[in-house]
Amino acid sequence: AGASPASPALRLLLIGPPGAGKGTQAARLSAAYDIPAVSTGDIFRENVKNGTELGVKAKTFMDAGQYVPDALTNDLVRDRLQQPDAADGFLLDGYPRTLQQVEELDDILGVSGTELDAVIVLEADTDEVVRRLLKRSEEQGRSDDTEEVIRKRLDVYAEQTAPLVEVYESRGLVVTVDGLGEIDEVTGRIIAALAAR
Ligand code: B4P
Repeated sequence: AGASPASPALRLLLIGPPGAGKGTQAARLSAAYDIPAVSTGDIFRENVKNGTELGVKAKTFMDAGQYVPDALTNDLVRDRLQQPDAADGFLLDGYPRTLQQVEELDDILGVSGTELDAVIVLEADTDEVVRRLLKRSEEQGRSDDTEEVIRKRLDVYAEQTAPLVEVYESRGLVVTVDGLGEIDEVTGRIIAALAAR
């Protein structure tokens, strides 16, 4: 044990439309605050790559731009948050995405007696996110980054995930950050907004 007291555990959520920069910012915030970033999208992609049973099931939904069913997603997050490294804070990237997942997360955190510190809502307009994701599709060829699937993902976000912002607003947790501009600039904005809470 070190001589100085550990910094308080930070428990953060990162919400935003596809292409807003969630994965990009999650990696930076994880380093800045020394907390694990847990991305359900990354976990699903890893499972797809390894051909696991979960991956085989998830791929059908992801390739269609739809959400993987809550039943598959919730168990995965519950298990991940029970790992020792999540005891001193975490950043959840891309979870929860449905109202049912909000309830599930409440239950997961309730069991361990912990609470969220803030919900970062990363904003970016449709033109910009489509532009970014099409660029990524050229660079990385992710199977859900075709124009048709991107449009579908944006619709699903508006329908199923945007309503979560109000839920967390009513709890006084939302920190809204403009996701446009240089990546470093956006990281700086998030850190400043969290410090100003
Ligand atoms: P995710 O992996 O979360 O995919 P995403 O929403 O597209 O965000 P991502 O993090 O990849 O992109 P980012 O904005 O960082 O989910 C993929 C799929 O998994 C979902 O559609 C769903 O099927 C499934 N899934 C995941 N979680 C689920 C859940 N909880 N429930 C059910 N299903 C779930 O970045 C996009 C691009 O923009 C990158 O190329 C990046 O380099 C670029 N970029 C970032 N910041 C930029 C900036 N400031 N300027 C210019 N470009 C920037």
